[in-house]
Amino acid sequence: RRVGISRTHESAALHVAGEAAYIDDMPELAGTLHCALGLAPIAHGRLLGLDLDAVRAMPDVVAVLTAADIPGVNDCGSIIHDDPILCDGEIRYLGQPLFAVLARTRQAARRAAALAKKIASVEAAEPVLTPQQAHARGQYVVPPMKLTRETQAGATTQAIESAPHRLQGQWEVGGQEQFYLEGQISYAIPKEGQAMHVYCSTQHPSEMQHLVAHALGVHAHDVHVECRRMGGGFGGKESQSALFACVAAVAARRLGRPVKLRLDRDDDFMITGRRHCFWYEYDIGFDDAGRIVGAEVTMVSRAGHSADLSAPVMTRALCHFDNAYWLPNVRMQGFMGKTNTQSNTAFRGFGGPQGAIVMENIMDSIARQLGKDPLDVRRANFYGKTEHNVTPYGQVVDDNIIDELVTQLEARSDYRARRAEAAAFNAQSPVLKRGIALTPVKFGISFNVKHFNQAGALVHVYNDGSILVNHGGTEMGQGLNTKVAQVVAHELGVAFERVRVTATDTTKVANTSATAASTGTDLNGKAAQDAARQIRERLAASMAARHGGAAEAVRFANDTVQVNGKTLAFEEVVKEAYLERVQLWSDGFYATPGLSWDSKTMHGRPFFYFAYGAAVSEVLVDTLTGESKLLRADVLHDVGQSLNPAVDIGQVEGAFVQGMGWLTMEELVWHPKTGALMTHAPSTYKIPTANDCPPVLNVQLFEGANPHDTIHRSKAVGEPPLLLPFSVFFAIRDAVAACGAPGNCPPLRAPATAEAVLNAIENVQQGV
Ligand code: MTE
Ligand code: LUZ
Ligand code: MOS
Repeated sequence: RRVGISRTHESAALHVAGEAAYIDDMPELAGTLHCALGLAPIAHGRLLGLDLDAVRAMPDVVAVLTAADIPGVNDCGSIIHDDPILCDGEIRYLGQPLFAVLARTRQAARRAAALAKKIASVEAAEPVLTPQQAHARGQYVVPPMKLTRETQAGATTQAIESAPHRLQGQWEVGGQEQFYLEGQISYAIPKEGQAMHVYCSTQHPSEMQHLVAHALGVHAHDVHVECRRMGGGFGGKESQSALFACVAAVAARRLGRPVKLRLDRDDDFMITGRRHCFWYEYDIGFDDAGRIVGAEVTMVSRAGHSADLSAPVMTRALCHFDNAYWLPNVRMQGFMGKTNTQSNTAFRGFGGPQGAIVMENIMDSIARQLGKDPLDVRRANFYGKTEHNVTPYGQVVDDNIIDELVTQLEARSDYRARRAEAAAFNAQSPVLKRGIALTPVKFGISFNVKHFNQAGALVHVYNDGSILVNHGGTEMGQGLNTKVAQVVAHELGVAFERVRVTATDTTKVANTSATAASTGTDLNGKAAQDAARQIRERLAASMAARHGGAAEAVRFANDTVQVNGKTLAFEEVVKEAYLERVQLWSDGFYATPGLSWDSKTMHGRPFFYFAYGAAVSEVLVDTLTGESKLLRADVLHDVGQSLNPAVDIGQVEGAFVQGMGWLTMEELVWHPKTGALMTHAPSTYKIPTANDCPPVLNVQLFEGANPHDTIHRSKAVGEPPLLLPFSVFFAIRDAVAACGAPGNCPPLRAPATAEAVLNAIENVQQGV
């Protein structure tokens, strides 16, 4: 078996030796120019003019380009074309690229670009910065969404009004910067005729190809986009690598020279968007057991200045409000507020975390209101197996394992005993308070845009027996190439070392989807398996013809081929087949079956299956400073039958710490008057470090295969575990609640920074 075993990441040795090549490590071609962008100094208004002569006069500057220099269309929008590459007159946010400087060195380009503040004459208008402000003005990037499921029209309102208990509230969670270690970068090399070759750090080479073609006014076949690996993407390079690819390509075309555009970290923060912050309003009716009988929720996100992926993000948020719970009557609305800020985009979870966490806040609040253990309230609301199993969007939850999974984790983590211990500790500890929480996860797997759920692959077997694989997915550290190589090695029964996966390349596999929605392995693994299977079948037929026996009886294992009682080395078989003129390479294709989605009614089967998980976290809060510390976390996460447990556990651990950062320390602040992002570097924006990892982090994979026919019955793992550290947030809320009277419901916002925690403690102590 080549699958189901822990293998180190295909590039692990290169990573640790510093030899894995990223785009900025490539030797630069002679004549390469460096690009830097001049950024808008105000958040909203008009660009009246640019004194570019002053920029051109700077040392080593070769050229300065503006929107007028774009030969094709000035747009790099992902789904809706509302995203100018360079400012077209309307200033939309502070940090918007106005012009591009090309210079002999990167330093010179940056110095000249920094003149933007001085040389731009602008007319300022009032910026709209928060989702609430945009909502109040009815200002959205796309029309609002509605998702309703009720036993009969009006049943939700009725159920809420006649329920034994009611909970009404408003709440908010912050955004989050992807903080990939390798910043956005593109290196464009003009080729003969109209052709352009772009090396781009991107999760979506095909979209880069199309947007570059669009900007250059050429065809897709003229543009070649390549990405060997990214130093992290986390959603931030799904659509937003486009602006830099387009600018680099336009400059390369204009000047006839290679152009590299690598962003400084601060510029990356100022130009690109991130996870959407959300503001919510809810009205919930529930019974004495804490079971929800009716739920109404309004979600308002900060979309930023353009649509980007805000619509599918909101769709996923609305489709994850239920999380693991059955809602008999529910009415949801989603508004994507248009603001004068960076355009928000994909970030691990893609709206799912924002949709589900408000439900967890509701569960926690219901429990506090009823004086019950929050786990009991959660369990009372879990989806059933044969009844109470239809989601608000009409998909039947047909693979529900949440109850077994939570039961196992509850026992394994000693949840009940530790809750009692925490309560005893808190009773005698006035300053330090402990808190503990268990939260579940259910996450839908598939792109919520049906046609994205397809993939292609190309497998070459060379006549020395070595194998080269190319597929539509991109490697961003998540181990996709390792898993795909395992799948191909398994299919052909050869050693893992025979298989090499090369850079993602638009000239090899066409019309690929973004490596996103956690579907990289599901889609590309199946496509590569399809290609490898075809080669195996051809080899089997050819060997049976030469050596006798049935083709179906030929076995591929342990780097050998067994045919008609003989055992031949794989290399020998390949050589024989080549001499027999057998095609030793193949393409492969896969499309996820069974999906349907009506975006108007927001009903259908958007997901092939669900991934599940749960976590128990225990924290210690210092009530004098508001600081909190995660003491221990226990995780049980479902990846079906793991293709590579080591890689999967790594993904779970990474997502856990990343999600914890979002909910506890990463805070974005825009200046309320100027709209300048004040938290634009690690000096002002705090992400978790090794020190923030809990001393005890027990991650276990749930045992059980995916009942749906995925690649070797595995499940996607990239995003779902980002929701596990909800348990950290609610453990903090639990500790804060211990500062006040029984039954209090701490008004704790996310992220639960020290400031937010202190604020909430003050409130519960005053009995608010
Ligand atoms: N892991 C690493 N190391 N780096 C990343 O950038 N991105 C995450 C997740 N895990 C990411 C990561 C996101 S947002 C997604 S959608 C998935 O990986 C994408 O890859 P997959 O579909 O192959 O899991
Ligand atoms: N849908 C989704 C999408 O569920 N996840 C994604 O990453 C995505 N990206 C683009 C469009 N729809
Ligand atoms: Mo991940 S947010 O789907 O790139």
